[in-house]
Amino acid sequence: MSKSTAKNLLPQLVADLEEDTVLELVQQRLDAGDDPLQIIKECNEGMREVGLRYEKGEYFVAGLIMSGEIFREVVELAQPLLVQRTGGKVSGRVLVGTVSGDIHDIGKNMFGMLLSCHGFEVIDLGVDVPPDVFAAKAIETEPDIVGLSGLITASFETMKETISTLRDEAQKHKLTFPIIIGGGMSDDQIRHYVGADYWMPDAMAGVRLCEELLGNH
Ligand code: B12
Repeated sequence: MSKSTAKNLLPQLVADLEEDTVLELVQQRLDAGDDPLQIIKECNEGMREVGLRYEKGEYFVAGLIMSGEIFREVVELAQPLLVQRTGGKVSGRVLVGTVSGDIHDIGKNMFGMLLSCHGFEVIDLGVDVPPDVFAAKAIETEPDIVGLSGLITASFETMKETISTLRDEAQKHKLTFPIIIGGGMSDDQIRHYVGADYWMPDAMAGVRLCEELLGNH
């Protein structure tokens, strides 16, 4: 199979939940020296299609779960190469988590993994993190940057609440840190609505922004 054919195939195979074939193809492409970030990006396209099929009623929650599992396995295959290609000195501390009411964590985990690969210390609070827990951890760990993830519409309200709590507590403790949001459906309008400093469309762009903000690039 030629490389270009393989490239067009991956989003389709992920969308069709062809687990074994996806993993086989990903491994082949990694062995052939393809960029692991490009491979992940193509799989992400497939995930978007899974979401659309779910909306249309063609897939059920089981389909979402299956796609999440496939994506997790793809990232697991790509991770050693990503770590090998990057690395570096610790350049800052980033507190990350998925906001209250939301249990999606694949994108947040990718952001955390890429940050670690680029020498950041990552404190990951997990999923469904209540605003007061976020704020308490920020006060305790004094991060340079806070990153919030959220994929469902309901997350926007909790993001807004979390950011407001974070800012109030930070002010009381004389701390400052920029807040970045990310996750599937967010955009700059949402950033404005929830009161974040930045929105980033993908995990790698988020890492580049963190580097820029800390003057490490
Ligand atoms: C897999 C999946 C699941 C899995 C999640 C598994 C897991 N461990 O995360 C499971 C099955 C648990 C799930 C559950 C649900 N899901 Co779901 N799910 C998806 C799906 C198909 C893919 C999400 C994903 O992982 N994508 C891949 C990752 C890599 O993308 P990403 O998260 O966007 O992250 C990228 C960037 O956004 C960025 N990023 C992410 N976070 C951050 C943070 C920062 C700071 C930065 C810089 C960057 C960044 O980095 C990543 C890589 O570049 C999406 C469809 C879609 N298009 O997103 C639906 C989707 C998000 N789910 C949806 C729904 C409805 C649900 C459920 C309500 C279904 C149900 N009836 O139970 C529940 C919600 C439960 C809850 N309370 O959270 C809807 C949301 C619609 C809406 N408007 O709210 C979607 C959009 C599907 C759809 N089109 O209808 N889901």
